Amino acid sequence: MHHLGATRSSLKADHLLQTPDTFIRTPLPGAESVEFIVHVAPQLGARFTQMTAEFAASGTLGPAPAQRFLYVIEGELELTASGHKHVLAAGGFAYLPQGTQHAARSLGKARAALIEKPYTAEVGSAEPHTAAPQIVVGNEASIAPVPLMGDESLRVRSLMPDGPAYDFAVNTMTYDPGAALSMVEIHVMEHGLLMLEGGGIYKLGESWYPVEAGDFIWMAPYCPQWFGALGKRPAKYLIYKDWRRHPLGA
Ligand code: UGY
Ligand code: MN
Repeated sequence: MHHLGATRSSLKADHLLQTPDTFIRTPLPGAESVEFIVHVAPQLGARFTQMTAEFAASGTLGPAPAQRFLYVIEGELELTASGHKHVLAAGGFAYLPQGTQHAARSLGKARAALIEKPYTAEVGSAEPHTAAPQIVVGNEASIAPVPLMGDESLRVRSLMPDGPAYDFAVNTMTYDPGAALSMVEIHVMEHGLLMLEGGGIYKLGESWYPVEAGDFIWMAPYCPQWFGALGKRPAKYLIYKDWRRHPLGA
């Protein structure tokens, strides 16, 4: 079935909306029985990569070239890191600092969001920290939701620790039907965003897009952004941002 060239996907200088009809799958070195959809990469101007990894039964990831964050969308992954074995089901996630030896294998078919970013050390503060980032393994369901700016209809769960050792954040944001960001945001941080549930309208730059579960969005630094949830069920997305680092790298 073709669509005569029509798609909701859109690439502009400061954002990408990538809808599932335009996804192209690729193998990557070191991985077995896993196909990757590379949603965003430095080739587009981003300073991180975000992919969806689609595992066949017993698929395995290759080594990470940088810090790695993974979030299980469906199925189960067995993660071995630091001599510990963890089974991550849907909503399970893990952060592996740069250089961490680890293995990730699917138990049956599975899908996971994969975010990788070269680590930026904290430098230049009056009292530089000495702690290195640590492995994190968790499940979204056990993280307390925090209302965004006091709005109970828009809840944020922070999956990464927020200490000076960590240079990015990954959150889920859940909007009740009709909930919306209270302002158009314009900020230095860039975003990778995967719609997990429901849908709504995303304003990106000067464009307005209907979006739904399965869509991916990249927002460049300073891309004007706003979201309002539509429909009869909550909308939820997983969102990455670079965090806690001076823009001059000092
Ligand atoms: O964390 C954020 O910047 C988030 N509020 N942005 C967004 O949802 N587009
Ligand atoms: Mn934002």
